Formats: sequence, C-alpha cells, structure tokens
Amino acid sequence: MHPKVTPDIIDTYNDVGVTQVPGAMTQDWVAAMTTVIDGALSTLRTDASQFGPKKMIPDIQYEDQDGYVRMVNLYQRLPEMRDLVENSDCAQIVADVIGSDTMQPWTDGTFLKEGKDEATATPWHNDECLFPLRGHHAPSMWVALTDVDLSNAPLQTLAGSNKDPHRYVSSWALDGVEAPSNFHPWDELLARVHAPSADIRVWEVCAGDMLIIHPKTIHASLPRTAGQSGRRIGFSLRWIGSDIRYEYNPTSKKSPFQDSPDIREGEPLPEQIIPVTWRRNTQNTAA
Ligand SMILES: O=C(O)CCC(=O)C(=O)O
Repeated sequence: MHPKVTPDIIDTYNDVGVTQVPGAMTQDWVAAMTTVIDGALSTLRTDASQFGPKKMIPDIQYEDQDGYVRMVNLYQRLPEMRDLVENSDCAQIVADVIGSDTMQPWTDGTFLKEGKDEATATPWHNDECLFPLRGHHAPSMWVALTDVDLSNAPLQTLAGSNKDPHRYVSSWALDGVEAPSNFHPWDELLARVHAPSADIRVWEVCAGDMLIIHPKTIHASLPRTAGQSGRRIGFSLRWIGSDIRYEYNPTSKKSPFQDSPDIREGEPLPEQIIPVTWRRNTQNTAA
C-alpha cells in the first residue's frame, strides 16, 4: 500500500464517494504542472494549431469566459503533462484507494477560475453519465494546484451518490435517443442536490492535495468569491482500472473509442489504444 493511503482514506472513498489524500503531490510537481497548464492556456489563447496531431481521444475542448476556463483532453497531446503524471506515484495512490490492479489514464479536464463571478461555479453533474464504460474503477483524480478555501471555488459532493444503482441521462446527452432503462432523468439528479436534506460535503484543500472522486459521485464547485486577485486551478485526470469494461452508451454524443475495431463490448479497453501506465506487482504491493 502506498504510504500516503490510510484505511480511513479508503473507508471515506467507499462511504461517501470521494476522499482526500493530503499532500499527495509535491510542491515541485504542483509548480511544474502549473507551468505546463499555463503554457497550454497561452497556446489556446493565441494559436491552438501549435498542438500536435490528435490521437484516439477526441479533440481538445476549450471554454474561456467570465473567469471560468475549462480545458479538456490536454493529456494525450502534451508529453510534458504525461511525463509529470507517469513519473510520479499518483497512479498507485489512486489504484490503492479504489482497489485496482492496473491503471490506464484516458481523459482529463483542467478547471481554472479567476476573478469573482457566479459563472466560475462548475454545475452539478457526475462523470459517468456519458462514459462508454461499465464498472467502478473509473475515478477522477482531481489535484489542487492552488490552495482552495471556501472563497476559492471548492468542490462539493453529494455523499453516498457513489452507491446509486442507476445512471443519469446527462444534460449533454444526444437528443432523441432512447436511454437504457437504468438511466434516470437529469432533473432527478438536480432535485436530489437541492433537497433540504441533501448531505453535501464541501472540500477545502491545499495545493498538492488529491481528491479521488468515484465516477457516480454527484459533484459541482462553488463559485469563486474571493475578492482578491489570484486564481484556482484543479487538474482532473480520469483513470480506467481493472474492473472496467467497454459498454456502448447511446446517450453519449460520440464515444471516444467507437471508431476503433479493437474495442469490443464487454471487454477491457485494449492496451494498444489506452496504455497501462501502472500495474500492481509484488514489488509495489509491498511498498
Ligand atoms: O474543478 C472543478 O471546478 C470541477 C471538476 C469536475 O467537475 C471534474 O473533474 O469532473
């Protein structure tokens, strides 16, 4: 077991669907990742054609308005970002918390918030609704690259939503498709988080802390209300672990994998498409 992963950390993940690993990443790692992200943002703000060719993962998505910056799918395009992740022990930390034997990094989101505007809040959602995956080992590893106090857009989560037996039809789902019978309406998700009895947890963290979020866990962020200058950055990497199988999701606009003939319903995601970057063995089990 990784020394930063304690039984309490694992129990919290299983109970409420999110857990905090304090000081998971070093301050040097935080500084280096921030430099990579600032470089990507500057490229997107000036000349996005400088990014290299895209791979299996869909193209970069970029939103930048009212102090809310969201960049998706940088990881497969930025070797410096991949190096920072793959030369750290973050995969083992996540694997030990979720109980996975292999780890495949697949897609990512960077959430940068500046200024003070209601629009800096991230809306309520869960991550699995558009995933073409079945299983529990598809968490988000959200790393704080700045301190995140109550005024700096902390994440909030609905405790226990990780245990939902059903899924939701995302507000971004394809129009006019018939969702499978275990998908519930998005309004139901919103009603749950706004109910007076909702068990909402708010996660104030320090730069370098990691939150591991179960794919079913319903979450959002508060808006940035800090009057001072500065910003809040969260880097979120989605992992695929050993219990995950491909499952076509008809509500998803485009599965990142559906064009590949090597992807098969009910089977693990092939390593030649999404490489395994960490594998449990006797050496790291004993660490
Ligand atoms: O950092 C944020 O504001 C949102 C993060 C998030 O929703 C995610 O990683 O799924």
